[in-house]
Amino acid sequence: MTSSSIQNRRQFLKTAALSGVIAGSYSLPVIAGIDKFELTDSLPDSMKTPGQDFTNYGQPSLHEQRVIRWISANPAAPGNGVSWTPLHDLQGTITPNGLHYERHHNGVPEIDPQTHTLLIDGLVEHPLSFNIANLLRYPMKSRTCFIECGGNSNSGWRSNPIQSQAGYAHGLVSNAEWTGIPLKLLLNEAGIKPSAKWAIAEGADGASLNVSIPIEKLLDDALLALYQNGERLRPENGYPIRLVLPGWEGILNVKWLRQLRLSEHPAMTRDETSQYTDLLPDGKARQFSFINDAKSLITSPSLGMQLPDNPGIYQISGLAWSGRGKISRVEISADGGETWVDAELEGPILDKAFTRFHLAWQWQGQYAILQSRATDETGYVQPTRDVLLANRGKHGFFHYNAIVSWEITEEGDINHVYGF
Ligand SMILES: Nc1nc2c(c(=O)[nH]1)N[C@H]1C(S)=C(S)[C@@H](COP(=O)(O)O)O[C@H]1N2
Ligand SMILES: [Mo]
Repeated sequence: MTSSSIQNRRQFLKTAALSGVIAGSYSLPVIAGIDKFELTDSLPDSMKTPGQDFTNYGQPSLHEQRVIRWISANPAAPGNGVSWTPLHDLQGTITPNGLHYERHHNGVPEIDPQTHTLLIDGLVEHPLSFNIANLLRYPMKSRTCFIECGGNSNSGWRSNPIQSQAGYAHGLVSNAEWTGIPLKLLLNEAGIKPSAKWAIAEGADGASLNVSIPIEKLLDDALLALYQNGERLRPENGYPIRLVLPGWEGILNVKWLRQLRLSEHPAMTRDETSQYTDLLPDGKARQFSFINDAKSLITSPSLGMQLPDNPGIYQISGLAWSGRGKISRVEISADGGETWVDAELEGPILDKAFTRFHLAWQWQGQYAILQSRATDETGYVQPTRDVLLANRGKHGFFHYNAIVSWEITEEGDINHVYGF
């Protein structure tokens, strides 16, 4: 992005008629695309024959087959990569299980729940081994929260804005209702020795992924999840058991969990030193960036969509989330950040979970730059890209949470641009 093109855009926004005009939240479209309809008494074909038979496990409509996770994996090692949640095609706040994003370091293991075990050992009074049948007898709790990969949105570090759909650039985050056993029940049963400060968690996959987690988080709100949106976990999301650490970055939510070894110090494993660390401007690397900072994203309208050529009222809608607690505010700008208006937050607003926001917008065919900015209950405000780069340098790779800007052209096309 050259400074002169930014200058041109600024000029354009200033002179564009009605830029930034935002109507009240409850405004309705004057004409929602239906110009005229014919009154008819003929029945639709679907009413003339019996419908399809029952199915044992339901699938999305045949007309929705394009709503998919988009896979980007290493061709030389196809089990190492990601698949992205199509956030731009979804509404509400719960991610359907078949569309929960995936991040595997070495593929999805096939695990038999009859033989899988979880070992809790190390600095405990009584090392314990559980099988799944034992675990299913414990009291369970449900909670809704997001899980976000530390690498989500990392294309934002590139010098040019990538032209990918919202979910295919920011969809390494999903939100589900997880049901399982509060981990503190099992840790207390094992008896934590006073010297234990960390637990090294290991998954039963071919990546033998292991990470170090502070004991306080495990005793706070960590869940040993067995269910995901009401059904048993999907294989790709950790079947038969995974750790869920609400608000803490994806890598710590160890899937296919087989061991928790309590220790005095972190293990400094490959997965927490070579990756998921942040190189700062002073040349030092920040490690253990556990918490996902507040973030928001307009999912509609967004890149890949087109505003129809009849001007009028359009609904802006998107998602906000924070690893520190509840979302307290989301503001929208239609003029690239010059002026802001509060969006309506759809309740109930849950702790460390997706919050859907809405705002009606009057688009009269003018050039605009749409942005959303989240604030969480701790007062943390989502930064602009300039501020993020000033604090974190230009060579980051993980933990990118800057404001996202969608450019709306006078033709109603939508592009990704970097904000001012
Ligand atoms: N055992 C194991 N756990 C794992 C991973 C893995 O490859 N193996 N990937 C981690 C990373 S980096 C992320 S972002 C999340 C992804 O969880 P999901 O695939 O259910 O979305 O799982 C974490 N847990
Ligand atoms: Mo991740």
